[in-house]
Amino acid sequence: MDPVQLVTPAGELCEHPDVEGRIEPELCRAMFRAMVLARRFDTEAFALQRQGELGLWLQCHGQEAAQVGSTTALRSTDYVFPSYREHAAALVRGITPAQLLVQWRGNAHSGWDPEAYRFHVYTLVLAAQLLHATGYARGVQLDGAEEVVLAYFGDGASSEGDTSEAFNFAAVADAPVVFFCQNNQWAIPTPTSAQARTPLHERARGFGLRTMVVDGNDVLAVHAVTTQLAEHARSGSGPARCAHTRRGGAAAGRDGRAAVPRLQRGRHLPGRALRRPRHARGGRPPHVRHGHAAGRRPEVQHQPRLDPQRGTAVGRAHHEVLSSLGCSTDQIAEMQDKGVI
Ligand SMILES: Cc1ncc(C[n+]2csc(CCOP(=O)(O)OP(=O)(O)O)c2C)c(N)n1
Ligand SMILES: [Mg+2]
Repeated sequence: MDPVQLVTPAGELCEHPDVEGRIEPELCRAMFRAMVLARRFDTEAFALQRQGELGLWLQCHGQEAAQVGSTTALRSTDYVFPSYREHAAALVRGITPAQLLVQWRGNAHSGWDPEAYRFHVYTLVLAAQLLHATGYARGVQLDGAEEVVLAYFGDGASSEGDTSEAFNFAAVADAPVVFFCQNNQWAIPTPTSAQARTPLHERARGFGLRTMVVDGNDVLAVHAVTTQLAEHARSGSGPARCAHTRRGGAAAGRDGRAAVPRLQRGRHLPGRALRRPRHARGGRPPHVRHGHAAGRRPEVQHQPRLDPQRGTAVGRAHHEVLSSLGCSTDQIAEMQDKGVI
C-alpha cells in the first residue's frame, strides 16, 4: 500500500484518488506555525537535557507533521492518548512548554491535567496507552458520546502483546478509536525490518481494523487521512489505524545511540547527525572541540545570562529562546516557579 501523499517531497501539491485535502490558508498557516514552534521547543528541550537539566528528553524532531496533522484533525472534545514523544501534539492541545518539561525534570509525574486538555499523561511503558485508549473508547461508546479517541504508538511498540490485545478488543467492540502508528523505522537501535516480516499496517488489517498508510512528513495528507478515519470511528464503523513517518532526532535524549545518522542522511532529513557526545565516550568535551562542519555542532552552547534574579543559570539562558518561541512572561515565570528552568 503506497502512503497517501498530497504534497510531494519537492513541495508540490498532488492528488490522491481517495483522499481530498483541505488546502485552506488559515489551516495551513496554523499547522505550519505549530510545526515550527514544536521544532524549536524540541531543540531547546534537547539542549536542556544535554546540559543535565532534564533527566530524559525523547525528541519529536521529524515527527512534527505527523503529530500536528493528526491532532488538528480532531475535535477539541476528542481524547488523545500519547506515548512519550508527542510534544508537537501536546502543544497543539494547548499544553505549555513548562507543563511538558516538568515531568522530564523529575518534578512531577505529569505536568498537566489530562481531563482539562483531553490529552492523557505520557506513557513510557510501550503500548500500555493503547489498552487505556481502547478501554476509554469502549466507555465513550457505552455512554453514547460523539467522542473519538486517538492513540499514538511507535513501530517498536507494535511488537508488544498489548498492541495486539488493544487492536483485537477495539475491532470486536467497534470502539471509536484511531490507532496512530508513527513508524519512524526504529525502536531505539532496532530497525523495523528486524521486528516484522509483514508491513505493520497489514497486521492491523488482520485484526479487522480499517487501515490507511500516509506519508508522515506530509502534514496535509496526515490531516486528511486522520479526518477520514476519525469520522469513520465517530460514525460507529469501528476502529482504524494509520501512519508512517520518519524520525529526525535522537531516539532517547539520554544516550541518543540509535542509528539515527543513517536516517538523517536521507533525502528528506536535512537535520544534524546526533551521536552520543564525544566527551561521554571519553573524548574532549564539546566546547573544546574544533572543526565542526557548519550545522553539525552539538546543541550544547553557552548562552548569556538574562535574568539575574530568578531561576537557574541554564534557565536564564533559555529565557530569550522561550520568549522567541512565543512563551509569555507568565509561562516562563511558571517554569521558573516549578523549578523546570
Ligand atoms: C514495555 C516496555 N519495554 C521496553 C521498553 C524500553 N523502550 C523504551 S523506548 C523503546 C523503543 C520504542 O520504539 P518505538 O515504539 O518505535 O517508539 P519510538 O521511540 O521510535 O518513538 C524501548 C524498547 C519500554 N519503555 N517499555
Ligand atoms: Mg520507532
